[in-house]
Amino acid sequence: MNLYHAPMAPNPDRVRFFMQEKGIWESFPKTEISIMKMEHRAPEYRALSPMGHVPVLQLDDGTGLTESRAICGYIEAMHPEPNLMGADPLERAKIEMWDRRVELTYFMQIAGWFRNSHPAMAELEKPQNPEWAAICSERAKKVAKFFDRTLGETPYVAGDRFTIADITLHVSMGFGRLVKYKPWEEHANIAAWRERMTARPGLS
Ligand SMILES: N[C@@H](CCC(=O)N[C@@H](CS)C(=O)NCC(=O)O)C(=O)O
Repeated sequence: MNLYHAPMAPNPDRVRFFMQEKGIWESFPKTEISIMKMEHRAPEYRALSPMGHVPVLQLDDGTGLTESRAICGYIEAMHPEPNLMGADPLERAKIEMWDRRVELTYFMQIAGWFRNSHPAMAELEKPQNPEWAAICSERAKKVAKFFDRTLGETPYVAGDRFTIADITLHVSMGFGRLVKYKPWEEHANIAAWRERMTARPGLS
């Protein structure tokens, strides 16, 4: 197996943090891909990842597995402990529900904001649309309020224990640094949760 990843990029970081929490990151075979050098657009890389995305988990038979959550699901099956995706059908469904809420309602807005406003993204996002960036920024701020309320009710995103949904939110909040958005500065529950996240060795 080999993991193709890109340092500092949010989707690869979801998988990195997941593997760090499992204690398997250091020893896992991996190859770095430079997005800025467009290595993810090379034909040989696209043979593994047809959409030219990072990360990819290449299996021993050559199969290229993309989508961070799918990769994490495969790793969870191979390395069940500590459990991060749910121990029974209901818990699995609840954790997936929260993880997808984070990804689809918050992460995607930060991505739209960043990709349509940051000069470093001009080559990757053609055409950049500043109006769309402004809409995404407003939506992200609204969704941050929702997660602040959520984290006022439960200590972790999906309930009373640390799961993949916390990893996805932690990555999304970190991603916001690129558009200088730090919701923990204005939302007390997010701030308290973030302190617990940054204290975890697996999330650095
Ligand atoms: N839904 C995919 C998204 C993967 C993705 O968009 N990765 C970004 C890096 S965070 C990428 O490869 N960007 C390259 C590009 O947009 O050209 C996942 O969950 O892995």
